[in-house]
Amino acid sequence: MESADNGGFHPLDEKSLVEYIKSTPPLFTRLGGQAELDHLTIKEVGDGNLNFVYIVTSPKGSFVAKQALPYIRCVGDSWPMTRERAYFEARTLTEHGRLCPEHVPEVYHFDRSMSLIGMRYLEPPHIILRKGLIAGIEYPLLAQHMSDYIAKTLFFTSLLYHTTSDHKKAVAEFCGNVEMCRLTEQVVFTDPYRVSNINRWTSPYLDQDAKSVREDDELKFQIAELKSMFCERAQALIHGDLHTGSVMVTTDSTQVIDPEFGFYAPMGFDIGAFLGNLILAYFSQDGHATETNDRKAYKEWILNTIEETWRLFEYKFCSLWDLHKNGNGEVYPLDVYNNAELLRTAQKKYMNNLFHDSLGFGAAKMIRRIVGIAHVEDFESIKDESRRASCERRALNVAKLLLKERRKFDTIGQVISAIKEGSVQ
Ligand code: ADP
Ligand code: SR1
Ligand code: MG
Repeated sequence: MESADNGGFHPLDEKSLVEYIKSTPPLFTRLGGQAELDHLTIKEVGDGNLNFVYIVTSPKGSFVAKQALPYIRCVGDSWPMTRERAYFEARTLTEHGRLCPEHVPEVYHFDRSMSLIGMRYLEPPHIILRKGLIAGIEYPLLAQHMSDYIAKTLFFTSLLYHTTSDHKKAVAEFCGNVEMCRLTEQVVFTDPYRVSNINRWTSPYLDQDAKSVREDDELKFQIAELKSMFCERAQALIHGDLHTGSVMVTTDSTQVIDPEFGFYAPMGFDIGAFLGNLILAYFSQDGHATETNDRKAYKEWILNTIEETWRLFEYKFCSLWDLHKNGNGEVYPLDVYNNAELLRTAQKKYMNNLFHDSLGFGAAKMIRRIVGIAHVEDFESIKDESRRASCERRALNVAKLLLKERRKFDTIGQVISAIKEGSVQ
């Protein structure tokens, strides 16, 4: 734990947060001013793995207060973690919000010494996407909205848009988020492939499957390539934890929260996180099927959403590239890529590499959720363990295939076919 001299930091609770709000004008004005301070409702709702989240409402307004304590919430104070993650979350929310305000909650207030962010309360009917997927709810605009968010945030923070000087300045700032990167390096790219006391799986059903992951040499070669790329390639300012628990939705609104792992890294890490978590949702559906709802139509909807998200992303990203080809980006200068066909070919190569990176990272994220730490509710909510394990096994096998053979896939349609095949085995 921290020493008494911690620069004014103290962990808040529902009571002390009231005092904090009273002395913080950007927050109390959101609630309708001083007069409303006697009529507050405050509720802690943090169901994520790391932080504390309070919903604050008055008759005249609302906001969410999110505070980082110096440890990982789901593990406890035996795993210390820098509170500076709140700074990188606020920075990424602000930067991504500037680039894509329709899909990022507005930041009202940030207090670095208290590691506290005040932001827009995404009021009901917004729910966490993962919960909507478990409930079998269709979101007709999800692919449209997420492809928009991913295309804009990645394109506008990459060297396709920035000068190398501006890019390096931004990269240098976000290199400070080193502890969060190291957490990902450990739990995504290393622990599932070795014996580690924080790994977990549905035992005894998946004992052999977990062992096979630890004994698969080809998997180990491939995961090392991806880990190197994750650590070495400052391609764009990524969200860094873009799973379906980091997206809040209604049928017509999509909002991306929780970018505390934000830093400059391979674009495929974000794309893969989102698509990989949709694939996990797909494989969990058989575990949620009942006699009255076999979830078959819903599985099709998930597959369509995966396909549409990639296709729309590719289209929007290349459209932004075309639109800004005369801009400051220094990797494909127009006097070098001096005819339309050449530029088109360069784009094809870029997108092809990005597709393979996304498959690899997506698969790595799937594997860690099945045999590593921090499992997903999609599977955890399947109470019958043998049924859960058979869903998880099918997801794990497809993830291994995608990770090892990712370069053999040319189109998202082929990936969808592989998922379908994996679902009947
Ligand atoms: P963590 O960093 O611990 O993962 P999250 O940012 O994922 O925390 O938030 C945890 C939970 O708090 C979310 O699952 C969601 O239910 C709620 N939450 C977070 N931000 C908001 C918001 N802006 N509006 C409404 N609810 C929110
Ligand atoms: C201790 S691992 C906790 C996980 O939760 C976050 O959402 C990240 O995915 C992290 O890996
Ligand atoms: Mg979260």
